[in-house]
Amino acid sequence: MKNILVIGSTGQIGSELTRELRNRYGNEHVVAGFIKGAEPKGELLESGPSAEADVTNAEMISDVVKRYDIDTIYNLAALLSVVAESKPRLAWKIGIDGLWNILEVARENHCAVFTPSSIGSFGPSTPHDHTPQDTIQRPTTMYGVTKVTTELLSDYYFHKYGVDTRSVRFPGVISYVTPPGGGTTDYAVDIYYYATRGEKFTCPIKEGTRMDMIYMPDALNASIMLMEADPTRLVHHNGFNIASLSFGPETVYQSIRKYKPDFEMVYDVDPLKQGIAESWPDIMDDTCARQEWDWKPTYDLDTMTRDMLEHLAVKLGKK
Ligand code: AKB
Repeated sequence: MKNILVIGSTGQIGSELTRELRNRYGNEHVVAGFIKGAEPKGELLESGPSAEADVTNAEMISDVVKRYDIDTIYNLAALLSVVAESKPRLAWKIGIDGLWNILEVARENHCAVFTPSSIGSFGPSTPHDHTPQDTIQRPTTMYGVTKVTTELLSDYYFHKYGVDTRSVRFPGVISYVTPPGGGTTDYAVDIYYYATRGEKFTCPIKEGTRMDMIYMPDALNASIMLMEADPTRLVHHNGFNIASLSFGPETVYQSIRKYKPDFEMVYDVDPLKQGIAESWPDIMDDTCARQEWDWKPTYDLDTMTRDMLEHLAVKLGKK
């Protein structure tokens, strides 16, 4: 990875991934790609190059790749699961037509490509407990349909054209920097904002509904470790299960109460989010990621909770 383009650099994962890549590879080697209306600001803008890079415009992506001599693309352009249900055509246009544009540019310019999949690529008929790496993938959401297609199209470009495509299946990503927008796992971020502000939290997901989650530093590390992995060790290329945390709302609530004993939570279940959550795994089996590229998370629930609450206290002026 000499010159890297991050597409979606102002989003939840993109904003922190761009900063981490700049720390590791040098500011001038990481281009923050953005779309109109979501331009980088502050440190993201000032610390390195940025360029408009809309995945729906193949020519624009090609120009940026040539201009900055890009050899690696992190493609983080996507709608999250709940939004994708209300805008299915747009979800397809960004997630799949956009991916096709990127893969073609990558083929022509010899770039490696990381395009994340998700726990959303699974569905109700998938085994939910220790979901295997290679198993049934029949999702019932448009988000899931785009994620399975992402894995298949990326694998196709690898086998057919030799494009070095790699990806993980992200759990719900938790961070205190840029909030997610429109996902099923968003409650696990929101709950920390409410706890920090000293407000009661109304949870849209039913007690006992477990989903895979991951803290941002581990998610970033996974994305970079996989792209740096020795290709001769990789049996799989796209859609690696990465497990880290797995919990339901009552468990994260109890973890927060260890630090904020007065924090209160009630339930008001959102049927759309609940239906999606129930169709996803309780916990994935990530043996292949551990064997093929040494994946290992570092945070457990309580160490994440402490870190989240400390940083949010500063961010929200509660310290
Ligand atoms: C969502 O909830 O849509 C995402 C995901 C798990 O892919 N956070």
